[in-house]
Amino acid sequence: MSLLPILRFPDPRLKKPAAPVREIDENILRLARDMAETMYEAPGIGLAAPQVDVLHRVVVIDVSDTRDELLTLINPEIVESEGKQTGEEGCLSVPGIYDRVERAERVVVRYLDLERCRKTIAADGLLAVCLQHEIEHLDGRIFVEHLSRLKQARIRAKLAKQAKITA
Ligand code: K2U
Ligand code: ZN
Repeated sequence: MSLLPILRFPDPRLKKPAAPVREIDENILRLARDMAETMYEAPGIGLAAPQVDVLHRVVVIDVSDTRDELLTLINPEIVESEGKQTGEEGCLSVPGIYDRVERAERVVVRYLDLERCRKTIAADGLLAVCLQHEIEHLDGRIFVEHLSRLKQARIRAKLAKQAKITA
């Protein structure tokens, strides 16, 4: 298994939409394993393939406190959503930035698991937030796009300054 480099906002590659997985072959299985290892090491509770510069619709999530309930979703799609919730979010591609985002309270997501079985999950709370956050990544969107233009400009400036310091 390998740790994968995570792209950082405002890298333009994060804005590219990912393509559906046509065949769950060894490459996809390896990608999912490496994404999970990368997520746990970050640490994060979710990771989408575009964040590691791979334009396939693959997401890994683990919102458990014990960090041993890995969900791997191939071609996930939200088929139902209801209610509203607002909570603070962060993103492994936007390090050090946290802000409040409004999401659906409950979602129903259809996806394929690694055994190529069609699955449906109904989620609320943090899992619902994470599913929406990760599926947005698959569509080339990042949570900062929910914020004002002014906040996005300030985030770009802050991350550009950080990049200069660490260069
Ligand atoms: O996509 C990502 O960058 C992973 C996010 C997922 C996430 C963001 C906001 C709310 C829920 C999930 C990272 O896991 S952000 C880091 C983090 C770590 C622990 C708890 C919450 C957020
Ligand atoms: Zn993210």
